[in-house]
Amino acid sequence: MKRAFITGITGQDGSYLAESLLQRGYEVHGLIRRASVFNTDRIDHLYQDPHDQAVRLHLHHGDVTDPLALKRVIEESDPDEIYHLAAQSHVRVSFDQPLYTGHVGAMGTLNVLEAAKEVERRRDRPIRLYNAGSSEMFGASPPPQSEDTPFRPRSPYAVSKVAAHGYAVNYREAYGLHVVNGILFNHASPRRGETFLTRKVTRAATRISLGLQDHLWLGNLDARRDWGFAGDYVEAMWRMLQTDVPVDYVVATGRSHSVRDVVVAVFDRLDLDWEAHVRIDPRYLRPTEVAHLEGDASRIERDLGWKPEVGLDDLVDMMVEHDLAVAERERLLRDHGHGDVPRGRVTP
Ligand code: NAP
Ligand code: G4F
Repeated sequence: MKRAFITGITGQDGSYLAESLLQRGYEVHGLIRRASVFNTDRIDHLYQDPHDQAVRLHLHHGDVTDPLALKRVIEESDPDEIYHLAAQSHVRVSFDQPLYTGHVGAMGTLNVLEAAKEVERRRDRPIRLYNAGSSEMFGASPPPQSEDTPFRPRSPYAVSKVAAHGYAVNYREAYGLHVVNGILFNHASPRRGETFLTRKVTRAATRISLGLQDHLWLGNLDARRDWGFAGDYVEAMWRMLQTDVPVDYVVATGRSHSVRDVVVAVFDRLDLDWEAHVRIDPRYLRPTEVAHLEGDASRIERDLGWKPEVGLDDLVDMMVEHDLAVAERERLLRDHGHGDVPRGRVTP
């Protein structure tokens, strides 16, 4: 049985990845942060009683900024594959917390690489490591962006990802560590964090359609992104680690849409006039925006046969359907006197 270790297992991608690795028969170890409330919503359906002998999902407390604990849990997990997904992954927030974002994104990645190198050296069995890179690294470079496009990062988050990418390449060249960098373009799902654009829109529009709120406050409607489905993208991560020679890949759909296009698509699904409900709030603008990301994923299609299965239309359908059910539950609770979800939670 192969063993995998996932940092960021409680996040959107971590949850889909854990699901697919368990389905493939892996034993899965995940790093989780201690929190004062449960933070495992996205993987609760995968949770197994640790007293059960057949348990294949193990969760370990730790943090990528804590190198000692990190190395210990990687040593104990004894993985064949590490998927390093942990990050402060919100671009707008990275302008508010640049040092923290850099600490987790860049130094955290260095800690993971260093731990993997040391553990591999001691046990004399190779480790394969996936590093979660981002299309944000391309920043101001015009589309289409491929593996050969220069990085011109436009946010503290993107700079931290460029540093992490550089560390990963260096550990591959200097120590022969089997590291691959996935350069993933935006991907979403019903499990997407509610402060990212796609989910923010589907949560708000479905609530508006049920009379639970009136407005949705957004920033720049003109930016263009290449949006895919997270389930497809974790399949790409796994395929990248199955080859004997480590190669970095762009993962994208090859099609971009504006933020406005997404808003229109979601509101249309619900027969709502978006212009009657959407307002602009400058707090959601970024000091430096990335205007247009559209990936050229021909290398991964050619080498690994990976292609996205879900396009933006199906993604929007999937997310609207999910969030309509969430909003219906919220309305039911409200109608039975249990109060409503605080507005700040759904329109952050
Ligand atoms: P996400 O939903 O924000 O999840 C981030 C995960 O990292 C969460 O599990 C979070 O734990 C964990 N984490 C944050 N700081 C940590 C720390 N200091 N130590 C340990 N764990 C920590 O992000 P995602 O969308 O799944 O993305 C996964 C990775 O891919 C990230 O590195 C992101 O930057 C990158 N990426 C994402 C996209 C995209 O469109 N989704 C595209 C390109 C690259 P908590 O649950 O405790 O907060
Ligand atoms: O959903 P977003 O916050 O995603 P962004 O900034 O593109 O970053 C995501 O994708 C990256 C891959 O390219 C990841 F590396 C990163 O971790 C993250 O997952 O914003 C998408 C677009 C931006 O242009 C933003 O300015 O939507 C625009 N936008 C307009 N109004 C908004 C809003 N974004 C957010 N989050 N909230 C708004 O109100």
